[in-house]
Amino acid sequence: MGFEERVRRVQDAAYRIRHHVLTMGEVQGQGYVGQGLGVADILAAAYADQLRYRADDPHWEERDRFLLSIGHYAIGHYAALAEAGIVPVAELETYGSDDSRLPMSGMASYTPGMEISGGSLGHGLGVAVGMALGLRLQGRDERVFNLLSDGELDEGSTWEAAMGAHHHQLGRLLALVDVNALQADGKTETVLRTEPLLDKWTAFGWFAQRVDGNDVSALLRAYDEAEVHSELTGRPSVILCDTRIGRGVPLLENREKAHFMRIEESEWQLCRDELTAGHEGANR
Ligand SMILES: Cc1ncc(C[n+]2csc(CCOP(=O)(O)OP(=O)(O)O)c2C)c(N)n1
Ligand SMILES: [Mg+2]
Repeated sequence: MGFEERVRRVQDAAYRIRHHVLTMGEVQGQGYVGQGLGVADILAAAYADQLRYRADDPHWEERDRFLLSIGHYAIGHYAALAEAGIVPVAELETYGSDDSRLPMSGMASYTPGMEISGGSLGHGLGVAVGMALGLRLQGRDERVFNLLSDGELDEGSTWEAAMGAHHHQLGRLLALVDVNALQADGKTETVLRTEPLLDKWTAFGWFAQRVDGNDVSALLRAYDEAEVHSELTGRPSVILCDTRIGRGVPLLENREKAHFMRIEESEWQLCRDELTAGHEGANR
């Protein structure tokens, strides 16, 4: 498949993922909708272009592992799992309801395709390091991806894991950081200044790249580059993805209190219309 075709395929997947996010958001009337929209391109590139998996067998031994450490981003991950065919689209309507397999915070025991229980921030990368080490000890070559947030970079455990990954030369490990510049308590730069991120990850021994995380072409190039580079050097890779919360729905892109959005009943259709108009506009 040519590069342009891959880009188009991923853009279309991201569009459907965003629709799924709105479907689930509407069930609850509120939630982490902005984050789900913001990481849709990262997830689409992972599931429609990069990861090896079998939709009908989520525990297939040879699957690449995708670890979501940010449990509150589950809305985005469920949308991607639905796009991938791992979770039925019709089930998205149960999001966050009693007895649903799709709880508001991601949990491994509930959802097919959810590798770990997230939410206790700062632990995902450590688990990913252990998993990548374990797979290597077994002589396997599956890759391990970890999607984490800029808020998780406030946690010392993330940086311990980063050191461990370099020490053990875990070239099959890829970290994806959603740098949306926001946390629960406000802007990342006001909570704890973690920049310059590229320099820090590089100093920790990682092959680090920084891209616009809502630019599918840039993302795919970075994913490709990461795999090739890590294969050659054995160093773990990180892609720092600058994203916009609410991306694809202008009504939500500049919302106050974006960490946990409340969206009025009358606004959901408008959100869907804006999303569709944006996608059609880009394809014209
Ligand atoms: C160890 C831990 N500390 C605090 C929290 C509470 N908490 C939930 S989400 C969140 C914000 C984390 O930052 P980020 O994921 O960047 O937020 P977002 O981009 O979604 O606004 C915090 C502090 C938690 N879940 N785990
Ligand atoms: Mg954030």
